[in-house]
Amino acid sequence: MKSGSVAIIGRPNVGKSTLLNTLLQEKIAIVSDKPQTTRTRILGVMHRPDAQIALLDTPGLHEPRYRLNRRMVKTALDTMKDADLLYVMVEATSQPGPGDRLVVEHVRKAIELGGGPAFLLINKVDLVKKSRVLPLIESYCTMLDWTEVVPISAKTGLNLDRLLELTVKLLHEGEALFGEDVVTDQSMRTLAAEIIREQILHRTREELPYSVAVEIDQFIEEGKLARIAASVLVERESQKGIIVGKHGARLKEVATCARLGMEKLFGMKVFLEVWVRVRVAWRQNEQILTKLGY
Ligand SMILES: Nc1nc2c(ncn2[C@@H]2O[C@H](COP(=O)(O)OP(=O)(O)OP(=O)(O)O)[C@@H](O)[C@H]2O)c(=O)[nH]1
Ligand SMILES: [Mg+2]
Repeated sequence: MKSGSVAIIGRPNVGKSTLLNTLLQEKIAIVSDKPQTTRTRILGVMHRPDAQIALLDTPGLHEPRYRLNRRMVKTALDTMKDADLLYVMVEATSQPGPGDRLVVEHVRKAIELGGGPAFLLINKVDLVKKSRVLPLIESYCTMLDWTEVVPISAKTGLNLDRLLELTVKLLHEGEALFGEDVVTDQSMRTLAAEIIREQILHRTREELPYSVAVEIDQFIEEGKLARIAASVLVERESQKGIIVGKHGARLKEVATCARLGMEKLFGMKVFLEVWVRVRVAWRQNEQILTKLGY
């Protein structure tokens, strides 16, 4: 049996978490159209008859401005170092920009230091004409000697069979690293917090999505019922107002959708309470960042 780890890296918003979820056929990582959605490393284990693949979703690589972002970038770079193979993801919808070049430079450094081989994944090909993909491939191939280049759609699943075939071929024979029933390393608490954050990301814009974190204050399982209390942290009073909404409407909607998501994922009834709290400059506060698991 083949086994190994694959780090999924790239700039924010290229579709890394979508790929993780599609490959696992399970919603493990939250997804949004806002950059910097993923803040931690997320493990998803694929169990195949011929191989066990540990997929590692990572925060998007970018130039960090806050302590939170520095931690995110460090997490992605550390994950790269340990992986047997890198999936370096870019988008078919745009020409290589400064963000993509930054990613390629990180990959180059990782390979120089003995890091694993790198596949270039050109994602979102469902959005462009076929004729636009070839020049992109040529452009990225002048930057680095990729082991494989695979155009994919993480959303529709296009070409993922081919990607997995190439991946299994490259992994080494070895012992299974995880038990058959292990799918992820995300605890129910973490999943619950992320489901709430995802609902907020879908309903906010500009600076707000970056200024939100969710902390689980209470998680009690009573048979087939989970009693969950969560705090949404924001940085300013005005942000609190936006999340709560007129007569509490937005917060209510967030809580209802999050509860339904949790009930589906956990297969149990959920009683959810959500509060919004102001924590000035939490993104710069090492203690809070550690407590949040970032
Ligand atoms: N059309 C299309 N959209 C996609 C595809 N893959 C991802 N998306 C969309 O792109 C956006 C970003 O997807 P994510 O999976 O959150 O991207 P990410 O790389 O994990 O982003 P960060 O966590 O912020 O680094 C979402 O709106 C997805 O629905 C794809 O193959 N096709
Ligand atoms: Mg992500």
